[in-house]
Formats: sequence, C-alpha cells, structure tokens
Amino acid sequence: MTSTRAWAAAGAVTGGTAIAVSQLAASVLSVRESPLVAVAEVATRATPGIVATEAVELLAGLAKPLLVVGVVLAVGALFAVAGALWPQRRALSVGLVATVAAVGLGAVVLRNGTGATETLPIGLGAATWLLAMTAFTVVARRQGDATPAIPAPSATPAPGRRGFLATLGVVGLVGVCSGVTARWVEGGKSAVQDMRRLLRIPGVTQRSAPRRARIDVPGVTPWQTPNDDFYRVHTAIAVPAIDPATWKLRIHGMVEREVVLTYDEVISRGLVEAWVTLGCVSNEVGGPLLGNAWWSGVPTRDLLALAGPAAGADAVLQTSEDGWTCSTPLDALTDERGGMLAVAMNGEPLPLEHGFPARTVVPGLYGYTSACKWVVDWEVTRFADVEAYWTQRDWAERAPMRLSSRIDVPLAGEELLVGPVTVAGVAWLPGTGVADVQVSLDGGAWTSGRLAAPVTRNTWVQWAADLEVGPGPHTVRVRAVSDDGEVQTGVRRDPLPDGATGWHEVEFTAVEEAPL
Ligand SMILES: Nc1nc2c(c(=O)[nH]1)N[C@H]1C(S)=C(S)[C@@H](COP(=O)(O)O)O[C@H]1N2
Ligand SMILES: [Mo]
Repeated sequence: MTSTRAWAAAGAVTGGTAIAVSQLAASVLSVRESPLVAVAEVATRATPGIVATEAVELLAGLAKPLLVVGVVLAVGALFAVAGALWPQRRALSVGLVATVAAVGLGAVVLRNGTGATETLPIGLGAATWLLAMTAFTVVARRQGDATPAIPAPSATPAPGRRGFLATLGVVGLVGVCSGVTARWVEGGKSAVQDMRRLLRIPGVTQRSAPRRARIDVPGVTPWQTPNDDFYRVHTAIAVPAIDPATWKLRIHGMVEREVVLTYDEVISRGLVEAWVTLGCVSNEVGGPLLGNAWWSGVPTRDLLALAGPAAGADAVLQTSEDGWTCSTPLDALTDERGGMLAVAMNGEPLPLEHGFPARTVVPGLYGYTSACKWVVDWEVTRFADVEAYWTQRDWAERAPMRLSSRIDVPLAGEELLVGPVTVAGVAWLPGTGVADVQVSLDGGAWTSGRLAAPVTRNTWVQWAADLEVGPGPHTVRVRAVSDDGEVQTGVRRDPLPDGATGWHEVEFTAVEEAPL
C-alpha cells in the first residue's frame, strides 16, 4: 500500500464517516432533508432548465437517486484528494474539506434557513473529519517513530500499516454505526409518518372557516390556521415519533382507580369536535404565537371520570413522551369549557409537530399550562404538591389567557394614501369571547370597529375599522372588550410570568400621491 493511497483511503473513509455522523445528527434533530439530499436538490436547481427537464423526463424517478449517487461519488473523490493532501499540504486539505462543508451548508440553508438544527450536523461532520484525520496522523507518527527507516521529512511519511489499518477500521465502523442508526431513526420516523397518513379516525370531519367568521380585508390573519402555518412551541429537539399502536395514556394519582387507555380505547369513546384558538404565554403584544383550528378529540372530563378524581385534588400533572410536564387545573379539564384530548387538527390526524397521536387542548388556558403534546400520563394531584416544566422556571402556576387584540393591516411603516384607510386584525379571549374591538387614531377617542362573527366563545374574532387619515405619520391602537365587559388594559407588561398586556399599536404614513 503506497502511503499516498493509504492517505487517500483514510480521507475517503473519514469523509464517509463524517457524512454519516452529520446524517445521524440531521435525522436526530429532524431536519427534513439531509445535507446530501439538499446538495443534490440545489444541484438540480442549478442545472440549466432544459437539461434538467430532459434528465428528469428521461430518468423519471431515477433522476433523484442518481443525482444523490453522483453527489456521493464526487464528494467521496474530494475527500480522497483531501486525504492524500493531508500529510504534506495540510492547509489545502482542510480548505478542500471546508469547501465541501460550506457547499453542504449553503444547500441546507437555502432549503431550510439557518438555525442550530440546520448548521449543527454539518459542523459535527467537519469536526469528525478533522478529529479522525488527526487520529491517523498520530498513529502514523507513532509508527514512524518506531521505524527508524522512515524516509526524509520531505517525503510522504509511510504510515505503519497495522496501526493505520486499525484506525481505518475504527473510523469506518463509527461511520457504519452512525449510518445505520441514522437509517433506523429515519425509518422509525417515516414509519410513524406513513401510519399517520393512512390513519382514518372515525368521527373526524373536515371543516373550513364559516363564511360569517371572515371580515374579508386583504392581509388580515386567516380565521382558520392551516396546520402548516400553526405556530409551534416545544422543548423537544427531536419531535417524538410515536406509534399509535403502542401509545397509552395512564391516568393515576389521586383517583379512585388507575386506568390505562390505548389509542383505540380513546377514539372508540366517540369524538367531539370544536373550533379552539390556542395561544402561547410568550407571545408579545402584537406577536404571532396564536392559532385557530378545528380540533377533534375526546372530552377530558369523560376520560378523567373513568379514573374518578379523589376529593382534594385540584390539578392534573400532564407528562409527554419526551418528559415535558405541565400542571393543569382539574376544574378546567372537567368543567363545561370543552377541554379535550385531541387526536386530529383541521380534519387530519395531529401532525407530528403538534403532538401526534394525542395532545390536550383546553380553551382559555395558555399552552404551557394545558396543551400537552405527545401526552402519555395524567397524574391527578394538588398544585401544592407538584411543579411543572415552566412553573419551575418562574412562570405562573395558573395562567388563563389574557384579553388581547392585534393589528394585521396596515403593516408597521407602511405608506398609504390619504383618505379612507381600513385597519384590521384579530382579537381574542378564548373561554369568554370578544364583544367589541375599538381603535384609536393618533391618541384620539376610541371608536368601535366592526366584528365578523366570533363563531364560538373559544375562538378569536376578525375585526376591521374604517378611518379617515390626513397626510403625515399616524399611530393606530387597538383594544378589545370581552363578553364579560372587561376592557383590555393598556398597561404594558412582559410575557413573564403570566402573559403580556398592553395595546398593540402600528405606525404608518399617509401620503397625497401613490407611493412609487
Ligand atoms: N410535550 C410538550 N408539549 C407542549 C410543549 C412542550 O414544550 N412540550 N409546549 C407547550 C406550549 S408552551 C405551547 S404554547 C403549546 C404549543 O402548541 P403547538 O406547538 O401545537 O402550537 O404546546 C404546549 N405543549
Ligand atoms: Mo407557550
């Protein structure tokens, strides 16, 4: 084995391992597309249109796999060259690998944007390569020291064969193990995805926003939030992929009898369905962490009744499969408001990110105290005895959602024509309902806008107000009035510990001429 060949082999094997490690990181962190596939897809996009179309038509379904194979071969060759260069031209070698990493990074960022989830796998891959090549160097040097017949330092050092091969074996093994684990993680996830796609839950219906719920002002937030646009908040780095066939909900603690329910047992109880607006306590005034969906599930009160909560209990500590917890007032899960163990969202089984196969939805409470995704355990207990994930971190134990409202149009900084201007947005107090929305232009008197139908007391409402504006800068504010007559406070408070308060305001400018 010539030493340059040995180093090229080391480079290629290490490259494979580096890619396998980054694939593993990517699937654990659940990036939708792996770095390799992302590079292949960017390559497709960069190919001149006609060539790409031809290739796709010619090769049909083969085009994408072939492209991936091509990328693998090209990257493998680059790693081999980098390996061959490593002992003598270290900077060039590292530069080559850095270029490969940068291309991968560029491709992933183009697809998915920047974030730890996107960039970390590639960083880990690059680190793996450097680390393993350093190991080869140490082995080669040690063998070299032991062999006095080593050539002059200007020549490529002949790595000691056995140690070098052993290192190659170890690095290769790490690569194979990472690759196999990555496949396994992906396989599990896509098996659950496939199961979810094929799942037909009896009693789940599809519903679109009632006509009367829509105010029809361009730019206002859609009344019904599509699943893909629904905000997501969770502490889990890898979204749990739970097979409904193995999922169970255990109800225990201060109960007359402990019960364990399977997925089939839950859904065979018969589903109820409702529009409910969910919101996050971390939402700033005017923020986006809110969504409204058509949920299907089983009433939490019915499930709890199966276990029979004992006197003195006032809370349910909910735990998710990934170990997150929230403590929910027992009365909120058993009163008339319609809390449910939801299994479907907008007519589809819950998306994995939103808690598949089951999550809690409780109208009127912020998500962190109630909306446990991937829920597997309900411990009936007392607030005095437990703390949950966020209450351990200084957020309030009880957190009913606050009366709030948001301006969606005009956008901040927008330039409009003088004359009539329509301001519009959404307002909410799930659990109670919104009766009126008022706006104030430039600090003037509050005037009522018009409301679309609120549909239910648990949903947000679209509103609009028609104003006359003169030239120059303007500020418009909004406040809501609840069905109970509460007027939304203008006192500005941060989300911590129990939700932000204050009026949302938007500044815009009115001009005489149409802006260019
Ligand atoms: N398992 C689990 N469930 C969770 C959370 C979490 O971190 N882990 N976050 C909660 C918070 S803070 C909110 S606001 C809602 C968000 O639900 P969504 O992601 O479906 O919009 O989920 C709640 N349920
Ligand atoms: Mo939240």
